[in-house]
Amino acid sequence: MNITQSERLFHKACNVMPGGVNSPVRAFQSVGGNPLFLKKGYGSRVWDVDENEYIDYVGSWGPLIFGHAHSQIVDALKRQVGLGTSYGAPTELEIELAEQVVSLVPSLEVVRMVNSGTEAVMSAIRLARGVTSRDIIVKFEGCYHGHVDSMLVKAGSGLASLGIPECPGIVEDLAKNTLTLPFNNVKKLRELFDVEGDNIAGIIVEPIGGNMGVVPPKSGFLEALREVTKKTGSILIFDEVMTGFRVALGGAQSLYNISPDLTCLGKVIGGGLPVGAYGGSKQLMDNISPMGSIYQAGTLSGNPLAMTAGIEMLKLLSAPSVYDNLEYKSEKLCAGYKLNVEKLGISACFNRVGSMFSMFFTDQDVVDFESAKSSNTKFFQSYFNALLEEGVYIAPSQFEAGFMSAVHTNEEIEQTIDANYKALQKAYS
Ligand code: KE4
Repeated sequence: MNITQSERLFHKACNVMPGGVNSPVRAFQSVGGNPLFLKKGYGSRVWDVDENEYIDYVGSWGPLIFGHAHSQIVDALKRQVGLGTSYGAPTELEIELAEQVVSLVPSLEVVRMVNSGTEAVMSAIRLARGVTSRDIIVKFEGCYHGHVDSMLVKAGSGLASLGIPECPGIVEDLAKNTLTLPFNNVKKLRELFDVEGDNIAGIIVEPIGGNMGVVPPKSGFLEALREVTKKTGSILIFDEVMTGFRVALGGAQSLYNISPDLTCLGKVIGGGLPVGAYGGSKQLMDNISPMGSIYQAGTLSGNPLAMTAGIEMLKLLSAPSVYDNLEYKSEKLCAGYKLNVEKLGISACFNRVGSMFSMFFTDQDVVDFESAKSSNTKFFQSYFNALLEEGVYIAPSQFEAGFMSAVHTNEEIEQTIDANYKALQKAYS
């Protein structure tokens, strides 16, 4: 039987890379089969190495809010690449992007560029521990903050009990300093802070959950985080790697009007190139080397190519009505999906904030990781593969977010709604 080019390449890749991929979720393990090897993206579409074309709602896991190979970004990169890709020295481009970020994200006065969301989170956690001289960090079930050792920790048995390593290689002595709470649960938050508040260096949270599928904060949840951290002198860290510039120009913090002490950014800020960032008040950030004693560094941090892509991306996003347009298209898509599941009698829960959305195959409201896990992941697998056959490419996991871009057309959204109906019907048959 003929094998596809993707299959051929996957076998080759498995000889030289762990699982044949450079990031686990790309391996399609939650949906079976072999991953598609892509070779081109343009606008809202991607092409695999077998010349199959797909309407893309992964958008490289969020960065490509203006689609693939946008001419304004590509042209700027072409100009810059001829001047060199990295100097390891300060450039005006870094100032330009930093000034854009600081002017757009309400709580930021000073920002440090790094190369990934993971690096941003790792640095923010070190800063929170350093300035408070406390060890405990609080996170929430279902939230993902990159592969930082302190974040690859799962909840211990009791509420305030020690964190347990999520995988081998995480030192128990480190894991015990990460406490995990249920997302959206103010009661358990307050119980923990009543007991441990004065020992807690900080809370890190995705202000809108995006890594258990999309789970918005319940009214009062983010406010409670802000209240208990202010009261105990803990640092509130918003991990806006996914929500930053995605749900609003000022991120989730501008949408919910909460001012965190530190913000982590990534994805969109790099316009598709490797950029992460973390920032906060000048007073807090001046603790970071070389200004302060808390060390953090990076060879390619703020490199000219990545800065160029980020600068152009934020210029594109700053144009009028970009977010209204994203809201309209995302609402149109999800409304179409809802009609389809109703017509077919399929139970589904829809969560959406702006242009990030999820359809959970469950009859429950999804408000945290427990309720997200009630989803029928076997059905999702069938749906995912049937949708691929209809020419629509979504994240290969029920517990990821879907992303609309500014360049998806109304016709493509209609096409996607039709494909969704056919894929649901096939998975249900
Ligand atoms: P990176 O190190 O992958 O740039 O960022 C880590 C990270 C931090 N915080 C949040 C809220 C994130 O969503 C991420 C990364 N998100 C995943 C998708 N769920 C990236 C895809 C992947 O791991 O390959």
